[in-house]
Parts: sequence; structure tokens; C-alpha cells
Amino acid sequence: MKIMIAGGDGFCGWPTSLHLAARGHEILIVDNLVRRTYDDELNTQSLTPIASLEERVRSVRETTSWSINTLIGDLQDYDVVEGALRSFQPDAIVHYAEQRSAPYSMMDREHAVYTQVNNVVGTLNLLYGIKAICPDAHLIKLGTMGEYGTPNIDIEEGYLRVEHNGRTDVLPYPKQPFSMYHLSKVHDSHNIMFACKAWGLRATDLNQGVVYGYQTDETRQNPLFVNRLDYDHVFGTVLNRFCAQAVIGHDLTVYGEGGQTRGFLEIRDTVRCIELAALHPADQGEFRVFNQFTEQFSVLELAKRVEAVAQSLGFNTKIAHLENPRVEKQSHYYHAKHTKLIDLGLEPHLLSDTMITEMLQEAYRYQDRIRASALLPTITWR
Ligand code: NAD
Ligand code: USQ
Repeated sequence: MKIMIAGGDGFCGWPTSLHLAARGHEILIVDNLVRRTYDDELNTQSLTPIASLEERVRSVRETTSWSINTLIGDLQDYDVVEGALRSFQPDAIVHYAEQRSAPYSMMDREHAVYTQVNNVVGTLNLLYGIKAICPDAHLIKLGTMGEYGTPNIDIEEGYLRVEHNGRTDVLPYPKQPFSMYHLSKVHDSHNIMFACKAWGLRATDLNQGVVYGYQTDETRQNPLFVNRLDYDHVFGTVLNRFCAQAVIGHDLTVYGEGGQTRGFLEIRDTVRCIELAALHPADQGEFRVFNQFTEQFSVLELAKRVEAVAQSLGFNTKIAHLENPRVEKQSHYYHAKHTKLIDLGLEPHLLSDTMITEMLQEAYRYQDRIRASALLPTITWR
């Protein structure tokens, strides 16, 4: 298949590009490299040293038979989207190209506006481009489990059967997002659903949980293929942060009580889920929703798992409960369905002590690159 990967230089996008290219698909990465600019703005960097996109793709060409091409451009610019779709004529478009940090979106008005404009306009441009140029192409859009929030009932995969005043209907599941970033994903979902209904486009919205790990079989093949690993308080996700904290003797930063429960998955499952969605496209006119995670944990459970493994390896690791900088429920019911990707063939890599050990060892290897002052949260929701 010809697969365009918007956001293919990012944490999920780069290993997905490698995974699909290694399986014989022809890849076009479209990325404006803004993720690297946020690092400059925030004075932080990936824990792992990463090559430039140019070096990454050059080394793919020199050492493999895989097909990856790149286009540096911004999805907010319709000419970029139109040019990419017209020249490449993709069968599928994987859309990762958004500002994806909740704290970044909550910094101030400017960052909230940037996040929502970047995310919503980029997706709208893609929808109009697909309609005009390749209406049969399958849009595989990364959404987030955080669109649903933490309701006191089970979370379904996208839709809920509702009985009201003696009548029933199947309606989009109610959305109660956690941040200005998560709100941008809800706006995207509505726009994509409308485009499927009005224009007959085909789309899969993958409501992904929090991703941990950073290596896949392909990123391990060459030092220039290594993936980014964020540990800072703005872009680092919780389990990856705990591992980085443990190896430099920093307390594990549990926000509040730590009863916040979320869906989680390993990066190797992320890339496989995208492959499964691409191999089994949505029908023409269908807006399909999958919940993309493999297990749920509370933040405190994760901290205790990391603490135990780190202590067994000889690290002096402790848990600290910080005042929660976010507005979120800290103790709540959480049960989210996630069977549709399993039905398509996903075989989850569940979180094991071996995996935590590997993550700690990798973080230890790069401990000199950890800036302790980037660990404590300084952005508040209030
Ligand atoms: P990332 O920030 O590492 O990667 C996003 C990439 O998109 C970057 O390379 C960036 O340069 C590019 N980009 C952003 N805006 C762009 C634009 N307007 N035009 C072109 N390129 C642009 O993020 P990630 O962790 O790889 O996440 C990818 C997607 O998956 C996001 O949409 C995110 O919401 C979703 N997601 C991520 C996680 C996670 O834990 N990382 C979990 C759930 C969902
Ligand atoms: N948390 C801590 N301590 C930390 C960091 C986080 O207790 O040091 C808590 C947060 O308060 C939150 C939970 O851990 O309750 C998850 O936070 P996170 O920063 O790991 O993830 P989040 O902000 O939810 O965002 C990440 C990605 C985002 C994606 C989302 C999936 O950055 O792109 O959409 O995970 S989900 O959470 O399912 O919405």
C-alpha cells in the first residue's frame, strides 16, 4: 500500500514509518519538524540522542530496501496537503501531525490557540484534500482516550446505545475531555464524522491511551533509527517519566492521590494497531472508532511497579505525592472497552517487570542527558 504518514518524524510516527516500510509498504512522511522546535522553546531534549529526519531517511536508504520519502511541510498550509496527496496518491493516510501535549496546551492563551488551530485546521485541510483528490483513501486518525474523560459508567468504543423517553438510538459517546489539547481531538472527531457522513469518506478514529516505551524491532536495527523519548514535565508521558526519574534518584512525581486511571499501551502495539487499521479499512462513508490501549492502570499503581523494580536493581527510589497541577478526578470509576483491535488480531505486549527493567536500563544509559529541572511540573490548569 502507499501510506502517507503525517507527523512521521514524531514519537509514534517514526517507528510507525519504519514498521510499515519494513513490511513492504511505500511511505511518504509529511512533517513540519515543529516537535523539534518545541524542544528548543522548552529548553529540553529527547532522552535518547536522535538523528535529524534527513539523516534517519538517508540511513534507511543506505542500509535497507525499505521505501520512505519525506516532504517537509505544515498541514495548516493547504498547498502542502494538496501537493502531497496529488503527487503520492495514497491508499491510506495516518494522521499523527498534531500538538499532542496537554500541559503545553494549558500554558497560556497563545499555546491553547496554537494547539487548537494547528490540530483542527490541519485535520480540516486533510479532509478537504482527501475529498478533492483521493476520496477512496482511508484516513487513520490518532484520537485519544482522553476525549471521553472519566465518566461513572463503562466507556464504549465510540458509540453508546441510549434509551430516552421510550425511543432508542446509537449516538457518539459523550465527550468530557481533560485539557485544551484533548478538546482539539474532540473537535477533530466531530469534523471527521461529518465528512464521512456528508462526503462518503472512510475514516478510523483511534482513541489511543498513554503510550510507554520507545523502541520497536525496527528502531533497534540502527543507531540512526533510534526513537525519541520524552521525560520532561511537558511532553514526557507518565511511565516514561517515572523511569527517567528513578535512574537519577529523583522521587517519582505522582500528581495528587494517584488514583487517576488511564488506558496504556506499549509503542510496539501502537505501530501494530496502525498496521491492522490500514489492512482492514473502514467502509466508504463509515466513521469507525477503536479504543487503542491494552491495559488500564492508576498512576499510583504504575509508580509502585517502577519503585519495586528500581529498588530491586539497587536504585534508591521513592514515591512523592505532589499537589496536582491539573484539574482531573483523582479517584474514580474507570472501565473502557477495547476489543475491536484485538478482534482484528492485535496480540498485546502487556507491562511486565522485564519491560520496566529494560526501560530503566535504557534510561540509565542516557542519564547524563536528563535535566532534573525539567522534571517538576510548572504548568497548572487553574
Ligand atoms: P509527537 O509530537 O512526537 O509527533 C507529532 C509530529 O507531528 C511531530 O513530528 C511534529 O513535528 C508533527 N506536526 C505537528 N503539527 C504539524 C503540522 N501542522 N504539520 C506537519 N507536521 C506537524 O507526538 P506523538 O507522541 O508521536 O503523538 C502522535 C499522535 O498520537 C498525536 O496526534 C497524539 O495526539 C496521538 N497520541 C499520542 C499519545 C502518546 O502517548 N504519545 C497517546 C495518545 C494519542
Ligand atoms: N501524571 C502524574 N505524574 C506525572 C505525569 C503525569 O501523576 O509525572 C498523571 C497525570 O496527572 C494524568 C496521567 O498521569 O492523570 C497521565 O498523564 P500523561 O502526561 O502521561 O498523559 P496525558 O497528559 O494524558 O497525555 C498523553 C499524551 C497525549 C495523549 C494522552 C492519552 O501526551 O498525546 O492523548 O496521553 S490519554 O491520557 O488517554 O488521553
